[in-house]
Amino acid sequence: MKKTLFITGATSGFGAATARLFARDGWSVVISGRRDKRLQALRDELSFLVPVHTMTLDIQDSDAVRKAVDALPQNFRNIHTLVNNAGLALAPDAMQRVALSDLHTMINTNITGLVNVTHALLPHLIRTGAGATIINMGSTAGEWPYPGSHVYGATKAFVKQFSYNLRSDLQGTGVRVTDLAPGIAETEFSVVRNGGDRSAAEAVYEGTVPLTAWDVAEQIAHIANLPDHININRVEMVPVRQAWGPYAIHRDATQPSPVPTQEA
Ligand code: NDP
Ligand code: 8X3
Repeated sequence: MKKTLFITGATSGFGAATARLFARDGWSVVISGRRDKRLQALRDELSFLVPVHTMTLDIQDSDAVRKAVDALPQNFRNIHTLVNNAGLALAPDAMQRVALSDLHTMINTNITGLVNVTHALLPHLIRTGAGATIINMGSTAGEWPYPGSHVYGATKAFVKQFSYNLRSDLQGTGVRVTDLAPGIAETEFSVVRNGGDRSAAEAVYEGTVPLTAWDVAEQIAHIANLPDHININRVEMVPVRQAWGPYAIHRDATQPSPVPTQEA
């Protein structure tokens, strides 16, 4: 029987690549995002291969998510894999200099939106049972701090812990949960993060070899197609050219730090 993929954030980047890869492999696909034109174009492209259902919605809106899931056509209800991929970073500057509204948007999308979609789809996944898979899109930013990551990285730390906790709740149902945490990958992510400034976005990838959306899609397909008895808890995947830096040490000769006093 054909399996069904439900993926959020299918209008670009990882989501669009994953929808294409799964469709090529014969899966029915439910694709969602806010930009309807892009969704319809992807549907037109893929519906020659497999059944495609589109859901134009903002995952921050729990009522819209619930209604769209309730209205899933019968032949798309047998969901095998949910990929909670939709998400974004904004405000790439120090926390003290960014707009509060951008921070709320990241929380409302990357945390609340992901919870909205998961809660609405859990009954379907539990009904599917053995082999059903939830892949939550985390990030290296959820594990490793860096300047300007503030709320974004914290939302991805939520994704990691939520994935682990959900696994505990789903014990015995056969439903698998993975936190997939990529490092730097070239998509529209940096255009969004830099408020539409394409040259700032290009500078992020200049002179290096980032992951591609296809690399991430292949990892998603690998996890979803594993035998039913295997659960991958977390995958952190980075380009070879990305590794950790040392602790940052603040040095300022004009303002020496006070020498700690020794307590007797
Ligand atoms: P893109 O910007 O290319 O894609 C983001 C997708 O999320 C779009 O399809 C967008 O669709 C959708 N989206 C954003 N906000 C909402 C919303 N409120 N409701 C519904 N859909 C929404 O970025 P990526 O493909 O790179 O990012 C996908 C995921 O991977 C994100 O969660 C991101 O945090 C994560 N990630 C990205 C990395 C990278 O370096 N690129 C690395 C690690 C993780 P639309 O605008 O049409 O709604
Ligand atoms: C996106 C990867 O390095 O911009 O989650 O935080 S990074």
